[in-house]
Amino acid sequence: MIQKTAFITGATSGIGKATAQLFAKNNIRLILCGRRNERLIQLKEELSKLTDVTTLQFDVSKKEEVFNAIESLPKEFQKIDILINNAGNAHGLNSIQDGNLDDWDAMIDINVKGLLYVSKAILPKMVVRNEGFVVNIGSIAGKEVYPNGNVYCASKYAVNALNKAMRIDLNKHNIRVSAIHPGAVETEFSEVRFKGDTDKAKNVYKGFKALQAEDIADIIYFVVTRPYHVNIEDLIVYSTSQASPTIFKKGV
Ligand code: NDP
Ligand code: 8X3
Repeated sequence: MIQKTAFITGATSGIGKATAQLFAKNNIRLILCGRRNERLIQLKEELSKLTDVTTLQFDVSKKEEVFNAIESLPKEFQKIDILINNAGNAHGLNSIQDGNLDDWDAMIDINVKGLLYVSKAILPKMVVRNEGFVVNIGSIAGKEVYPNGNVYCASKYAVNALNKAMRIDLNKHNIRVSAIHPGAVETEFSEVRFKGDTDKAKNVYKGFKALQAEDIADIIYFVVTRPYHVNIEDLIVYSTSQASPTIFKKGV
């Protein structure tokens, strides 16, 4: 079988990292991206035992960095078969009148514009080849608005819209486009949302079995390994204990 190459944003942690590890075990070549270079180096060292790996350190919200990094890819990594648009985070959880402007900028710049910049740098070559696969990591926050989720929800509603837009515009180019929308996944997500307050972050996942990054990686791998004529367009994934963004079965 011809080896595929996957480009994963946000590969230094959580869902992106677990996806990279699972792809490597399944012989998918990897372009691993993130801002924290020491983590990229460490992951490359680990996964190079299983597959070909290269890394790109850039901030998805900085358009020049995005285009320069992707243009700098070594020749053997320039044919990208699978793009996993995963980089993103929530910043803050305040009611709208108390929102922090820097948090708002970060969420719009990273979750929305970052996803667009990376896609713009990669899609034209998929179009020329008339093949390719994009998996956008949305969120249940992009399906339902919850209290204090405001701008994070808006950014993920945008991801949901862009997923549909990509699917429509790229349809004539034979490119598959999928979105996966997880509920609570126990990663560094809440640490970032609560700006390093680990007690507050841990509390989010207390009293129930949250989804793990590996659960979402499994689903991503399933989605990208269907026969080419099959496209799973949109998937919502909750842990058994979660029924909506705000309804959880906690305790025994
Ligand atoms: P993590 O915080 O564990 O991982 C986030 C990843 O995004 C890191 O690798 C981080 O890398 C990268 N990232 C963040 N900002 C930037 C940036 N400006 N430029 C480049 N990379 C960036 O969280 P998750 O794994 O949980 O999150 C992955 C995706 O899943 C996100 O889009 C998130 O919104 C979504 N999601 C998460 C859920 C959850 O409950 N955890 C539920 C639903 C969706 P680095 O810091 O090295 O740049
Ligand atoms: C992450 C899940 O519910 O914290 O997107 O928004 S939630």
